[in-house]
Amino acid sequence: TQDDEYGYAKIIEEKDVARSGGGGIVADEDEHPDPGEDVENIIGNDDEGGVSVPLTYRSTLLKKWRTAPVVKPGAGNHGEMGKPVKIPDEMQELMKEKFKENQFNLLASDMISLNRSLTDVRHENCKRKFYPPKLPTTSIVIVFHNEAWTTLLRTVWSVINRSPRTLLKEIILVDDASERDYLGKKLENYVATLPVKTFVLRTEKRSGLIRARLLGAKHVAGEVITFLDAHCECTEGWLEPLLARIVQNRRTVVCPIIDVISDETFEYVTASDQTWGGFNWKLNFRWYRVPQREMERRNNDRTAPLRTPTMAGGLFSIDKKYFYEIGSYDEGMDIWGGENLEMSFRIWQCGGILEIIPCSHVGHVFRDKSPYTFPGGVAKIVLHNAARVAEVWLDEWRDFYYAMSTGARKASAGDVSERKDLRTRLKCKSFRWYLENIYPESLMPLDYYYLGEIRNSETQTCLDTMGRKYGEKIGVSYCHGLGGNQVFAYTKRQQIMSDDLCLDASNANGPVNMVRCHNMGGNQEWVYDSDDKTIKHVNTGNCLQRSTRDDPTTPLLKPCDYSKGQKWLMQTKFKW
Ligand code: LR7
Ligand code: MN
Repeated sequence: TQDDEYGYAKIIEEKDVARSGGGGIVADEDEHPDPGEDVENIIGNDDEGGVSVPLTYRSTLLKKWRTAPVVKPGAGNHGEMGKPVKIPDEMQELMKEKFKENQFNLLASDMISLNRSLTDVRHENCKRKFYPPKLPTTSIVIVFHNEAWTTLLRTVWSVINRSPRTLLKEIILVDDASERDYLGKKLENYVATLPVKTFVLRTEKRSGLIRARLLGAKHVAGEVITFLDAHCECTEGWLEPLLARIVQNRRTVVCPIIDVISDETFEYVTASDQTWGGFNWKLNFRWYRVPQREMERRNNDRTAPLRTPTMAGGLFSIDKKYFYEIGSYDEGMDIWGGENLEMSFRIWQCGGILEIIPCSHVGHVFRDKSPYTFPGGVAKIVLHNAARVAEVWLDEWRDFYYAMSTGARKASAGDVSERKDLRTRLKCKSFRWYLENIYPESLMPLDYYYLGEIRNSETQTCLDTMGRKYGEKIGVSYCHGLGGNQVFAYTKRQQIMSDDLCLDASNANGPVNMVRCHNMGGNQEWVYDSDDKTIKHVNTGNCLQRSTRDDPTTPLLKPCDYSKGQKWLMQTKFKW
């Protein structure tokens, strides 16, 4: 069922090419680390000037699809073909100094041409696809606050150089109250000389990226809105597959594969086509490996659109009318964060489709910290936005979010009545529907018996992750009742889980470790008997037991004897 409301051709023709696999590139796959795995999520200020936000950067360990064609490096050709820039020793000090301005290597960026060349990173089969000759036009909306000149204009030039002119209506730059002179009149004069209509809008006061995007969207003359961050580089053929997909179904919101432009060297590094967007209990966006079932749905065609549970947020195209029909953005969100999950849940729950289009690649400078201020405090803002997402879209699963921290429970969501009305008006489906149908692999379990602390009857201490990581032992400590490291879900799949970690034992005598949940039972299966209060490990038949005096923070796995030290209570509520 394709609703071709543009009246354009709907069939994307394809030359007679083998649709499976993709030849030699498949071999690289298994070595890819899960990009979500080594990413820490921190909220808090940092004394080096940058602000730590929940990180969403991608691992730069990812391999390239194809090796770059050989170019002869000439003097001044820094970074051509997406190559890394090497800063000479005598400039290292200056480089470090300039890094602080934008939290990326500004010196390197300034050495690279605004028109730099990139390799064609697409999968071979993508180059053989044909798109309808008549596609809708798009306006590009780029919001920025204190962006560097070269990254901003390299974004603009990459759009101009790599988009068919007939499809490119205009480029709209939205300045969100920047404080840098060059972004004033100088920028306006510069964009007036560009070969594609480009203009600058300005928010009167700092309004954050969400409201800045709403301002940009209002001025869009094209049929499709394409949002980009202000430090991107579009690659060959990036635009057509996005627009063609919207023609097939205007309720499809499409994202390119977001490649990595190194914040250190500005090297262009291709990201995996096997990751999609998810989120954890803290409502941080995370990349995860695409599950087998989605690969099968796509007939293992790696160039076919990939349905993703969530999007990163910065780079996507959406039919302009549909953008407004579906509720644009939540104007109650400030500065940064949350809007990507809000829009993702809204699209899926309210009848849309969210996809990553693997034939479209756009690079983005991923950085470790935000370079700009968060007026009122980063935690306050990020938690406010997340609370709005939880309140409007998560139904009872919002408890998982609130369980994770006192800060989350204290933050105010403000008035969300308008967004709730929108949800009702659009007759959106429940979060249960989303978990069942769109994201069964979610870290938020579909069915669970209990969410809260797990207390030992004898010692009155509680299971505690102790903030430890994958593969480490589970602990016990004084029950503080504040959630966080002492919150566990006992799921219908008989897992005892905390966010992405599950209690796991591979040996009858312990230890009991926290291992990434695999949802396949095995060593992660536990039976809680609510009558005799035991937690029995299914594979070994042994029971979870209190810690002893020699090691008071480590619970044991021992033959079941129904003593008090093997009784655990799953019945208390958090203090909130
Ligand atoms: O107050 C602000 N006003 C702004 O105009 C704060 C930011 N901005 C601009 C900023 O200059 C930039 O152009 O907004 C854009 C995004 O801000 P970044 O680049 O500091 O954010 P990010 O790349 O870390 O953030 C990702 O998550 C954000 C959540 O609110 C947005 O959705 C970003 O668009 C998003 N970026 C991407 O999806 C690119 C891939 C990163 C990932 C994963
Ligand atoms: Mn960004």
